[in-house]
Amino acid sequence: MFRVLRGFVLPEAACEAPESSAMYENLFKKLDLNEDGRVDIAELQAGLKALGIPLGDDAEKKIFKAGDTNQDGKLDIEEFMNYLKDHEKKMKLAFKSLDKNNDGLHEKRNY
Ligand SMILES: [Ca+2]
Ligand SMILES: [Ca+2]
Repeated sequence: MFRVLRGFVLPEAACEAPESSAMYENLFKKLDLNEDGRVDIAELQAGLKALGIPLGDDAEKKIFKAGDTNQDGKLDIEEFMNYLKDHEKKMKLAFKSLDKNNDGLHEKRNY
């Protein structure tokens, strides 16, 4: 499913950073609750909360202000990915803290 979506949306960008793009597409799909291909602010609020991403109270508004480049009140996947790429470091840190199975975060066990 990702292959279809990736080819449809941003083939060139996807080639540059396949891992990030797949992750963002996956996140976008999770946020797009009514599956209309766009994430509105209510979906973003609900989605970030459900994912437990620790952002401030006004984070959704800030994301929209910065990310909604055509100002139609919704983020399409292109806007969404552009935003995330601009804020990649910060977002990756948030995702990493969520990823309990991430091998990079494994702790030494003392038996
Ligand atoms: Ca939607
Ligand atoms: Ca938009």
